[in-house]
Amino acid sequence: HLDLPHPPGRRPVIGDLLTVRPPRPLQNLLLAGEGLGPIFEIRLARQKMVFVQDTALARELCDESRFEKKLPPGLVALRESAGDGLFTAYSDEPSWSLAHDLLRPAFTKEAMRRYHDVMNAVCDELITYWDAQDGPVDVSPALTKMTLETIGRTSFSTTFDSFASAHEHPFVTAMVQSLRRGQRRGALAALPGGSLLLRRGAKAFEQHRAYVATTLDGIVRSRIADADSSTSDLLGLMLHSAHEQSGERLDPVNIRFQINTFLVAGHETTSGALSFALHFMTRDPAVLARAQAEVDAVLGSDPTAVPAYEQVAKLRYVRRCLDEALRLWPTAPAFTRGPRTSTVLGGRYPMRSDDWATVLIPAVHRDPQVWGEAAETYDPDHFLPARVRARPAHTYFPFGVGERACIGRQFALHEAVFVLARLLHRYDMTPDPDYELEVSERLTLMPVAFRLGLSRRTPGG
Ligand code: MNH
Repeated sequence: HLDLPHPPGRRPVIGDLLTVRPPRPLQNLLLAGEGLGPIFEIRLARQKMVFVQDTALARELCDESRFEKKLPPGLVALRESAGDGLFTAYSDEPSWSLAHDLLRPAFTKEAMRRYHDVMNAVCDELITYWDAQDGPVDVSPALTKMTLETIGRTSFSTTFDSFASAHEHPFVTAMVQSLRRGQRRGALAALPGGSLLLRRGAKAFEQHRAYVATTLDGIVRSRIADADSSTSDLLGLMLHSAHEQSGERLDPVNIRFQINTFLVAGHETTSGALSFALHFMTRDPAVLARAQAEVDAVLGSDPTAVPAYEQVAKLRYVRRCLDEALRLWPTAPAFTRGPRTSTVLGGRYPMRSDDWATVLIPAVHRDPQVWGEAAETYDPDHFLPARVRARPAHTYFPFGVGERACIGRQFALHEAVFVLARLLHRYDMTPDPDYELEVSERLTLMPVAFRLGLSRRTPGG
């Protein structure tokens, strides 16, 4: 057993809690890890956590013959609300492979083609919402409305009427608070006096939990009541499909966990990615001009033109702008792996089968060994095809790796590139020159108070 480096300032009993304090644990962790080398640990009371932050060790953890997804305490805690839904299922849980196989057809190319018009209609609502606003718009909350509507309508034929109110939909608040409660419970359980702190807020949690349960039941009930509803969208597959070989189906409890999982995983990450992309693009006039020139070349000068399904794949530069935003700020910033059987990581660090290490994606994405001098600079040309080919595998993984990688990757990319194109075609965008990027950590990473001035643009002009 090797002692791993840890940040300075470790205290008795609480360990490194002050180092990774809320509300920005991930960003504090990234700062604390600087200079600690490829692998380090922190301790929260008796809980030890190991983090990997360089490319070589991360690449090893991506080797699926030796390692598999493990759930760190923060993800185990989410199981209170997300159960054995795809994201929080244990790797050896039979419900994972069943759901993975049954739900895959909802994420094929053909499926994206079916969602395209819905994505367009939701984007229309975003544009109407923004057109009606005076002065700069607060970008992230509006994009979050849009992505919630998109996942709700494409996958569950459910609308949250998100644009009817300026506020976050109460379902989102309730869902996020329920999930966070689980995480808080996990964190506080390890601390002296923790259970006392937890008793506070128990009543509010119960209300949130009940609200979420009622909403999920409503989604399932209205689908079952609708005789000619879709059997091929995500909810249709959950309710009606059986496994080709085994004939097995998802059970009703698992279906509720899956709906919860997809509603969460399917929206905040994408709106964060779009927000970071718009932040970086609008700060660099040359990047913005190139992206708008590409959109104009594909869509022409008709201001009402919108990208057709096939045209989205042609927006190569816009896609690189998005890829680069997800390099600097991967909105789901970590994944955890542990060995299938005892092994030695990096030829130096022994790991037993119940050990695990969390890959800090933003740190690996900025590894100067791979990205050089410009590692911290936003430059979409990092994703020029020749440069991508020249880079080793597993140096860029905003959607995770292997069989537990993001099932919604194509969904997110299609939606994000499509929406970016429509917004770039329609608006001249003016950032606040004094804005300094501030990143919040809720379930995912998101810019805070990022505002843009928007005015109608003459495409191709
Ligand atoms: Mn998504 C898993 C990032 C959009 C549904 N997602 C993951 C993982 C990452 C990730 C990283 C792997 C985590 C791990 O190994 O523990 N996801 C993203 C990002 C975006 C995103 C950065 C947008 C940008 N995800 C989406 C969308 C959906 C979705 C959209 C659904 C429509 N993601 C999932 C699900 C999983 C997942 C479900 C769990 C998959 C599994 O374990 O089988």
